[in-house]
Parts: sequence; structure tokens; C-alpha cells
Amino acid sequence: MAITYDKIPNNIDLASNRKVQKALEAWQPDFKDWWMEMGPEGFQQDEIYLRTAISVDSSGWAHFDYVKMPDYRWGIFLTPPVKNRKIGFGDNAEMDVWEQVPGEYRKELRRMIVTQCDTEPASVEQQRLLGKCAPSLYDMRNLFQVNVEEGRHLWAMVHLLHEYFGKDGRDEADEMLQRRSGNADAPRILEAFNKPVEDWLAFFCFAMFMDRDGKYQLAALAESGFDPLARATKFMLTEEAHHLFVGETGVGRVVARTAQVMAENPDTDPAQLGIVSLDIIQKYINEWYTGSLDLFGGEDSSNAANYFGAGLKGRFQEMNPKRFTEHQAMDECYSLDWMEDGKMVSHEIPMRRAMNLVLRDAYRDDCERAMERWNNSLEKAGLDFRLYLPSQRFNRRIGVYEHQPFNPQGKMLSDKDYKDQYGQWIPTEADLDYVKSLMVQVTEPGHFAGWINPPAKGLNGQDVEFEYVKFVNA
Ligand code: BYC
Ligand code: FE
Ligand code: FE
Repeated sequence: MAITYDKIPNNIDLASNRKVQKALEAWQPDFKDWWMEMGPEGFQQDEIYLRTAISVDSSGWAHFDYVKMPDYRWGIFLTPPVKNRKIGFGDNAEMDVWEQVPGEYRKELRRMIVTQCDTEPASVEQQRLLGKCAPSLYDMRNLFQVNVEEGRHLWAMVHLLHEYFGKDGRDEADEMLQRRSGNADAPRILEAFNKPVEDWLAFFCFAMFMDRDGKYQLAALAESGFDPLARATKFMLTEEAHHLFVGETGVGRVVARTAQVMAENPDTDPAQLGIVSLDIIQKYINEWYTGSLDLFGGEDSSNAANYFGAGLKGRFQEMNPKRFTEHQAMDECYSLDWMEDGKMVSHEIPMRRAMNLVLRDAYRDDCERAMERWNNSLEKAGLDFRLYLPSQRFNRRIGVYEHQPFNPQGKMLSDKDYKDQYGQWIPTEADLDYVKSLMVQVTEPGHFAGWINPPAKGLNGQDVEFEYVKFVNA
């Protein structure tokens, strides 16, 4: 499917749909204003080595060149339609997929699309100051790549709102540019998208854990019986893979650096060595991983059951027969323990109501795999320390464990013990200040801040020493 480069790059033949084209063209200047106000601060005139989608087939969608961020071609790209596609699961299974919003599920679809959409600009807002303390040009470029693509994901979802939800959709699209991460009066919808990402370890954890939640949510929506949503999210996933790479290898490079320096200086305090201690890295993992668990919603959820039953949101790789051969999920249960009347009680959740959990389990397994990789570098350095994912009960703000004093091992403590020990598990002000003190901007090509290793190789076949960002005033 060819992409046309009119005012709004697209592969949906926008020119033949004048009404939607006009609505989106009216939205575009507001998007650009938002980008200049809330996008990466201070680098809008610089030349960034970015990839841009120029076609949607797997071979040619990523075109690399120097681009000023405001000139990035944000556009609307859907994966090609699958002929005669049928709804794969739930009560409407085997019916033709919907090309228009089915009236009976309009509210649910609108809500899911709005929630998904809102996270995309939110993340750009959260990360807007990080360029100023990027540990290398390579990393700075990756940050900006992630940012422009999240901007494009906003476009992808706004297109759905404009094309399929009429006036309501246009109003929702306008509000996307009015809410602000962390703003008391008009915050972003999901709580975790309201805290600023203030240092690069937090950014790497964000891309590792939050963007990975995004991957699983998008994958669940890519199974949707509402075909335009499935096709939009499928293409977003191809871009998302790089964000996860940035997060996983980013944390991995910090872990490897710490391991290496500690192995060389076994008796020195990491703070004297200008590296992030493994304790602090574990605290960051605790904070961002538990925050990401909340993004899956409650463990026992009637919303999730409705979405699955209607065929709107599936499981991860729902149609992969190696994962699922049965697409009704009617007769099984998911057992889970939680507190009731002061005791841990085993509960049987009907499987459809446990769909947030089922999706989250696939996510957790994916995170465990990354954890093993990071631990490999600790093992190689001869260190005994191992990083781990905390219990699902720890530090939760949503669901059956919310606001209960469980420790990272999942054991319930007294409120006092919990409060006293919290700073051993979650970064304290002092930890955050220390990590911030390490953040210095490094702009010499091929050079890296001392707290992080260089990557194994450069991007798109370029050397690590490549000039990934060219400053106009340099
Ligand atoms: N914060 O039935 P429940 C991404 C509310 S990230 C605040 O348990 P449900 C990205 C809920 O609204 C992926 N409120 O949950 C990453 C409900 O309210 P009502 C974003 C929350 O609905 C990095 C009540 O609690 N995509 O793409 O099954 C960079 C009970 O809810 C939260 C999506 O989220 C929360 N965390 O699941 C850039 C996909 N959780 O009805 C981008 C679309 C729940 O009582 N969204 N509540 O008023 C969804 O599928 C669902 O809305 C959720 C929640 C999975 C988020
Ligand atoms: Fe995204
Ligand atoms: Fe992302």
C-alpha cells in the first residue's frame, strides 16, 4: 500500500474522504503547536538521524535520514486489510469484522481508544526535558525517535476518532491536546502517565516497562473485531519494537556498566565510582514495574469481560494456535489469592473477568526474560547480586491488592513496618538526587557518560561513533 505525501502522509486514501481530511487538517496546526510547546525542549532546530515510515510492508517502512523534528512526517498508516477477516473470539466469533463502529459497542470502543490515545502524548510530555542530560548522541537520538513515534501514535488514534466517532470523536481529539501530564486540573487519564520522567534510568525503565505495557495493550487491540483499530494498532507495534529495544538495552547497559566497575573496585562505594548501585537499579525496577502492572487494570474486571465477550479486545496472540485453541473462555477460572476480612483467601475468577490478568501474565513472562539477560552480565562479572521482578501484590494502586502493605516478596507487613521499609524498595529522594547528579549531557560523537556502557553496535548499520544528532549552533 503506497503512502501519499499530501499535507497528512497516509495510506488510507485520505484525499477521497474530504470530510475526514478536512477535520484532520484542522487538527494538524493544534498538534504542531502542542509539539512545539510540549515536545522535546530545546532541540527543535537540530538535525536528528530519524527513521520515518515510507511504506507499510515489512521491508521498506523504515527510512533513515536527518530530519528536524518539527518536519517529521507524522501520518496515518494502517496495515493492509486481511480479506474476509472474521472476529476471532468472544460471543461474536466467526462474524465478519466491523468496518464501522457497531452501535452497541460504541461507548466501550470510544473509551478504549481514548485511553490508549491519551498515553501517547502523555509520554512525550513526561520525557520532554531529557535531551538536556542525554548520556550520548546515540541515546539522545533514540529518545527523539521514541518521541516522534509516540506523536505518530497519537495521530493513528486521532484518525480513528475523527473518521469513526463523528462530533464526539472530534471533541475527544481536541481534548488530547488540552490535557497535560501532571496538570492538576486536566491530567492525563492513567495515573502513571502523570509523573515526570526526570533521569535516564527512569527513561529506560519507562521504555522497558511502560512501553511494554503498550505493546501488550496494542497487541490485544490488534485482535479487535473493529478492523480499523486492529489495523492501526498492528502498524504501531512495528514502531513499538524499537522503543522496547531502547528500554531493555538501556537498562542492560547501565547494569553492565555497574557490574564491570564494581568487579574492578570490589571494596569501593558505588557512589564514589560515579555509577548507579545495583540497589538503586532494583528500586527503579520495583517502582516502574509495579506502576506498569496498574496499567493492566483490575485483576477481576467486568470491563475486561465485556471487551472480550464483545470481540473488542483479545488476549496476546489470540489467534496463534500455539497459545490459544479455544476462543470463548467460558468454562475456566483463574485462581488468585487476596485479602478478605483480614485473611488471604483463594478466589476463582471466571476467565473472561480475568482477561487483564491473562494479558499481564504474558507481559510478566516477557519482563522475566529481560531480567535474565540483565542478570547474565552480573553473573559474568562474578557478582552474586541478582535483579528480580517484585510480587504483583507490592506497591499497587489498582486492583485487588491496592494500597495494602505487601513487601516485594508478597508478604503482608504491619503498616508501620511497611512504612519504615518503603525506602529500601522504592527510590528515596536521596537516590533520585544521586542519579540526577550523574546526569550530564555528552555530545561528542562516540562518547558516553560514565554510568552507562556504549551499545553493542550503532543504529541502522552506522557506527557507534556516528553523529546521530547535528546541532545547528555547534
Ligand atoms: N489508572 O475494570 P477495571 C501505551 C479504572 S500504554 C486509572 O479494573 P479495565 C504507551 C477503570 O477506568 C497502554 N484508572 O479496568 C506506553 C475503571 O473505571 P470505572 C495504553 C484506572 O477497564 C508508553 C475502574 O478503574 N493502552 O500505549 O479492565 C508510552 C475499574 O477498571 C486504571 C491501554 O490502556 C489506571 N491504571 O482496564 C506511550 C488500552 N485502571 O469504569 C504509550 C486501552 C483501571 O470504574 N485501555 N482504572 O469508571 C484499556 O483496555 C483499559 O482501559 C485498561 C483498564 C486496561 C487501562
Ligand atoms: Fe506508542
Ligand atoms: Fe512506545
